[in-house]
Amino acid sequence: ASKRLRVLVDMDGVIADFEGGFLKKYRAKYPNDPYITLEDRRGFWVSTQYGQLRSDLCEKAISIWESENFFIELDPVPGGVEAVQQMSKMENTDVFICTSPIKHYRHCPYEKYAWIEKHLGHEFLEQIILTRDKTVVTGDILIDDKPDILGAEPNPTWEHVLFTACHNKHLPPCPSRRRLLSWDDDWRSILESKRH
Ligand code: BVP
Repeated sequence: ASKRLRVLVDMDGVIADFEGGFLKKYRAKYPNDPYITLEDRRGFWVSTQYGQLRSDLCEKAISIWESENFFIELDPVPGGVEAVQQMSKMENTDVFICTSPIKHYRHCPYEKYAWIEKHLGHEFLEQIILTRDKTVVTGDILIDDKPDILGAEPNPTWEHVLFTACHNKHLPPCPSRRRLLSWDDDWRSILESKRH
């Protein structure tokens, strides 16, 4: 059993297009307010950068992802659903979707389940891990676009592979951390490297 590879795949920014969905709905709801193009995004927290642009925009940004239908209507990230399907069909491989819900829990956790059912199928509901602390989840690899994944466990079992997103693509290269540039990149080699 211990020879099986366990892959944890983040949802927002990795298989579901949080940034694109946010910008589209923000511009529709607040057409007369300034916005940040995906090209100009820096830092993981959208709300922080919008708050720096103008202080009232922090809460306007938050209102977007706290709204009903925000998470369920996110488009898939190109190639992400296919990659997850392919890796879950590989021998000796267990894939889990590991995602942090927002604390405004009215819609988000429900819609995350609904999104997985819609795009990956009912059976994939078995593979969902909702947690605000990914460091206490064990696995071999965590594919995630958040640069700093911290929590109660100082030495997580997984290797964090940084998935490139608009907000992290300008970070200086870190030799000790592997990256996936997109789902067209060679995720199979990264998985294979962990089996040895
Ligand atoms: O539920 C997502 C969106 C939310 O944080 C969660 C990130 O989950 P992982 O990708 O780490 O699994 N979120 C919240 C804010 C601001 C809150 Br105030 C934000 O700016 N960006 C963001 O993704």
